[in-house]
Parts: sequence; C-alpha cells; structure tokens
Amino acid sequence: MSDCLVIIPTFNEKDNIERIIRKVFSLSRSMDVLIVEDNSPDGTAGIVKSMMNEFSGRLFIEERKGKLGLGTAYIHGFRWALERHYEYIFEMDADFSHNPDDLLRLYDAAKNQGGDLVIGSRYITGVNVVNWPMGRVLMSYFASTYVRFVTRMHVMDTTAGFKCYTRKVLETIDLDKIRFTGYAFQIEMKYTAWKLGFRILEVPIIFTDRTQGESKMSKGIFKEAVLGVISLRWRSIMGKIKPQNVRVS
Ligand SMILES: Nc1nc2c(ncn2[C@@H]2O[C@H](COP(=O)(O)OP(=O)(O)OP(=O)(O)O)[C@@H](O)[C@H]2O)c(=O)[nH]1
Ligand SMILES: [Mg+2]
Repeated sequence: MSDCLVIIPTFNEKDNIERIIRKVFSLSRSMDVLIVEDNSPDGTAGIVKSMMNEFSGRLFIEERKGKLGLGTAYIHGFRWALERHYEYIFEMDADFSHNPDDLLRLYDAAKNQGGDLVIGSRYITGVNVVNWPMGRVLMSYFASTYVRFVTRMHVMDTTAGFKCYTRKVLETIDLDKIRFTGYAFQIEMKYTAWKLGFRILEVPIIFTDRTQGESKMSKGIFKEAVLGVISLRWRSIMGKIKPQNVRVS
C-alpha cells in the first residue's frame, strides 16, 4: 500500500491519459493515482476505467457531472485522499507539461528535506519553460513577480501546479474556504499554507508545453488571478486566513 497519491484532474485528455498513468506506475517508488474526471466528451473516463483492472487497488477515478474547474477538482481529490491513508499528496497535470520523473524529486524534498509543501518550480533557476510562445512565458513570469509583490510570499513560481503536499498541510487548511479555481487556486493554496506557517520548498523543474490535446487556459482564469491576489492579501490583513477548526471530542 503506497502512502503517495498523485491526483490528476482531466478534461479531454484522451491522447495523454493512458501514457501518463503508465508512466507514474513505472516509477521506482510506488505511487497511487487518482483521476478526477469532469465528464470529458472525448471519452477520457472510459480509457481510465479500461485500465483499472490492470492496476487494481492503485488506480482510482472520481467522476463529476461536468467541467467544474481545476480548483474544485483538486479539492475533491484532497478530501478523497484525507479520507484514506495517504501522507504525500501530489498535484500533476495530465498533459506531460510536468515530467512524472520529477514526482520522485518532489517526494524526496518532502520526505527528506523538511518541505511541508514542495513546489516544482519553473523559475528558481532562471526560466525553465520549453515550447511556450514568448508571450506566455513572459506573462507567467511577470504574473509570478506580481503575486510576490502583492502577497510578499517568498515563492518564485507562485502559479505552479506541480506540487507535493504533506498530509498535515491539507488537514490544516480549511478546504471549505478555498474560493478560487484557476491559476488563482494555485496561488491561494500556497499563500494559505505559507500564512499558516508551513515550510515551502521549491525544486527546479523543466516545464514543457503540451503536445497533445487542447489548452483550457482562458481569459477568465487570468482575470481571476489578477484580482484574486489582491483579495487574498486583503483577507490576510483582515485576519481571515485561519486553520481549520480543530474539533474537540
Ligand atoms: N477535472 C478537471 N480537469 C481540468 C479542468 N480544466 C483543466 N483540467 C485539467 O487540468 C490540467 C491542467 O490544465 P491545462 O489545460 O493543461 O492548463 P494549462 O497547463 O494552464 O494550459 P495548457 O497546457 O496550455 O492547456 C490538465 O490535466 C487538464 O486536463 C476542469 O475543469 N476539470
Ligand atoms: Mg497544461
């Protein structure tokens, strides 16, 4: 039984999903996989289900009714993980922008180097992005700088979506209070963890643009992030970022 769970949210990833699942299961450390599927019209769920016999007890799927956004997909996955025994809970995209081999490096930083939350970072050693148009690289890089400026958080890649959470971080964050869903979700999770005093480590990774399937990036997601950061900082000033209430039994 593995204490690692890799959560992969999917929407229309039929060209990537089987390969990425096989790749995770080929790693030298055993990790379970949870796919959070939003009823993709392209049949992604069917592909996952056809593999579940082969990877029985290691591959899981949670299906939602429609495209409800990345943030809520991850929250769903986090709750699923917390109801079970997992100690290291990873976020990873399905499209190979995140190299599954790096899961081992994130794990090592969480297990052996004291990271409560470990981020696969594109910007810790310069700019490690392959095949993105220059406009998108610049936008992402300056977005990270903007977020650092507004929040004062010491994280280079604030919108990164390749992460390893230790269980205690997800247990402490009040997941009901997480409000954003796109890039802002990634910022909100890091900011909340940081505000709650957890140690965040960044591990350099190379991020490669997807070669299969279509982008789901939208203007709305970008706008949410720009305004969301200001709202996060405001909530923090108002003392609204608190750990989840501990129930006294
Ligand atoms: N379950 C679920 N997964 C989603 C949703 N939106 C995106 N995803 C998945 O989340 C991951 C990241 O989304 P991407 O579309 O790769 O977003 P991106 O990396 O910002 O942009 P591109 O790589 O250019 O498409 C992928 O695995 C997507 O399939 C959603 O609404 N629900
Ligand atoms: Mg992508």
